[in-house]
Amino acid sequence: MPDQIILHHFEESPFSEKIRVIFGIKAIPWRSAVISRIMPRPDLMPLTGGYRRTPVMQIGADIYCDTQVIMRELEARFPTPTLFPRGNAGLSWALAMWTDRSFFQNTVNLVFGTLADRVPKEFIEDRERLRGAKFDVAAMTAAIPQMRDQFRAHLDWIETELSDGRDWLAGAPGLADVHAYMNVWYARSNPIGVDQLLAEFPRVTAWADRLRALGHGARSEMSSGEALAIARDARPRTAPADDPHDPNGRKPGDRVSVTPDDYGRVAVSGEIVSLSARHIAIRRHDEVAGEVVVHFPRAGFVAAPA
Ligand SMILES: N[C@@H](CCC(=O)N[C@@H](CS)C(=O)NCC(=O)O)C(=O)O
Repeated sequence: MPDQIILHHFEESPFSEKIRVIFGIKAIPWRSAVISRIMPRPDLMPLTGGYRRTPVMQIGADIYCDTQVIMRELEARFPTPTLFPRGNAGLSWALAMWTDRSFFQNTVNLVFGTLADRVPKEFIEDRERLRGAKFDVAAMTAAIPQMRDQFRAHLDWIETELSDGRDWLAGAPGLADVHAYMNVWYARSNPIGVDQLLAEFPRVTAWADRLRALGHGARSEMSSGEALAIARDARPRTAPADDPHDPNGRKPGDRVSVTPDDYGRVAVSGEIVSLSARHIAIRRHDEVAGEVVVHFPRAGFVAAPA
């Protein structure tokens, strides 16, 4: 069944939780391919061409890297209920630059600084390779007082938004909620005593409980080997599309490499199939997976001639 929505993810992954919550909001049936929390991921790399962040969504031989393009594809395929119940779509997308960067780094530091010597050595080594820098748990532990201050400041913004008694940030559960929820979920799902910080914010706590109650849609498991076989037996379905406004004159057929601009900076190379201000989709051929089209967002990614 080439149209199955397959999510390559792991349970503890906060970015994956965003997508799982969207499955819940939209009541989407999906296949869960659980991957290891650390590399190697031998069944996934043939699909992504080396992109190693989590989650990745697969629909047949189309591979979606990064939650931005995953969310767009889900909204396009399952428009009801919308992720933008009161409009404000541009602002909702832009919120990710708050939640996925400064708020996320703050929460990562708080989580790992508090877990400290409970963080496995293999995980630290893996995340050092991911970042190309030391994953310095001792420094994170030393920074906990500042991280608590920062985390509190972020929570205060959410509490402020909810202060008129609304249940959701934008009328009904939507993308703004999903973004803002990620780090609250992440902090709460680790034994780091975050309830003390949340005690000051009863509206955030009740709102996070409401989001949790939405569930994760209809999930059924699949191995990543099965997912790889589905890609191998499918053909990519992405239609070619030009972008007359591309500021660098890029066009379908050009060879490019696409690389995250923050961490996990592995370049994935291929031939452009379709592009816009929102996405770039490139065709690659893999010995195991066959022909795949890999989709990336533009914000936060560097596209360069390959
Ligand atoms: N911008 C990416 C960020 C994804 C991300 O950083 N995910 C974390 C896990 S929640 C990650 O990739 N960790 C390293 C790994 O899984 O290899 C997105 O929106 O999908």
